[in-house]
Amino acid sequence: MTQHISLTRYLVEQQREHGNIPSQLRLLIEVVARACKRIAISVNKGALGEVLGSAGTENVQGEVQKKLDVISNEVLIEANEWGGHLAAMASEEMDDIHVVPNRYPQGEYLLLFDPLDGSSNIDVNVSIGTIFSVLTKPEGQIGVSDQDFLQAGQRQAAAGYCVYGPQTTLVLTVGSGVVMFTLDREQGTFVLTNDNVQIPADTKEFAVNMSNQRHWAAPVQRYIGECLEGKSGARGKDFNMRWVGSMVADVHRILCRGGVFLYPWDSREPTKPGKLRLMYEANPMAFLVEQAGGMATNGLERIMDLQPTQLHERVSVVLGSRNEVQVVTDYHRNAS
Ligand code: P6P
Repeated sequence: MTQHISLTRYLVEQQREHGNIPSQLRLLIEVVARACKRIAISVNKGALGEVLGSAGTENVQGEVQKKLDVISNEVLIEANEWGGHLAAMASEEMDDIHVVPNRYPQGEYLLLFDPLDGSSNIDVNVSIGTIFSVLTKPEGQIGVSDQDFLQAGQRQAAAGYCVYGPQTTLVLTVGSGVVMFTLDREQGTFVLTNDNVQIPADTKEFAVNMSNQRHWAAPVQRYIGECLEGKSGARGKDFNMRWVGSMVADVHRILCRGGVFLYPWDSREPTKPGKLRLMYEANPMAFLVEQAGGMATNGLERIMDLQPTQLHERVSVVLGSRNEVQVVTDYHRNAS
């Protein structure tokens, strides 16, 4: 059991030993962690806090916003705009970027987030989470614009999520592996509970929404079909399936015990490359998965190599145990 090390102590010691967490980045991570604690309090209240149900508005994706989507977004904006560590923020719940107001100093970082991923699970008490990605504002820039956010995932300075489940767990990478902190509610602090997250290279567990099967492209049909054939089929082993419907929960399980997660392109909306968003879902999760020894592609290419063209663009996602992701990617390459 890792000795009780707080998030702050971990960040200070990482900076002392590796010099990879400058003070502005440490402040950013601590502020986001505090915001996640506030979100967890609202999430945990549920019906008692009158925070369930629809907000009666739509987001840029055209999706009905839940009250907790809006609350979580406001918590993250308010927590981060005064500290002097950020130039601007972008969110799944906002059409445009939020530039730090002139009354506050601007910093060098750009923060992107899905404030509450898995919204469809909020009202039925299933795990949901906050996903965040940190980029550095291009140097020599006066002001900040959408274009400054359009950086490939490999340029992330940090990424993480907080899953609001049986435990409230913060999972983080700054490019030197993946660590997990569990919220000690009595002290109100995140305590280090896994200091070296590693995804097993092989797995017998896949995560996909099977109801979309008839809409998938041939390589995904082949891959999942072979998983379902089990021991007597081409793969020679039986597979298990899990699908929570919250990316944070499915990815957390994969970081903890391995697995492969797929949200591929499908013919329901053929002009869209996928459902999940590149900048604040796929990229941060890809960074975490790769840092934990896994792999993340869009079926053909490494997700963190993709050059974004729009803030809210979508992408196909295949991520998790690297040997299994490689099988899916090989099937796509063979098909193309
Ligand atoms: P479906 C949640 O809305 C989300 O963006 C991800 O968290 C999750 O993996 C996916 O959509 C679930 O999509 O089509 O299965 O409801």
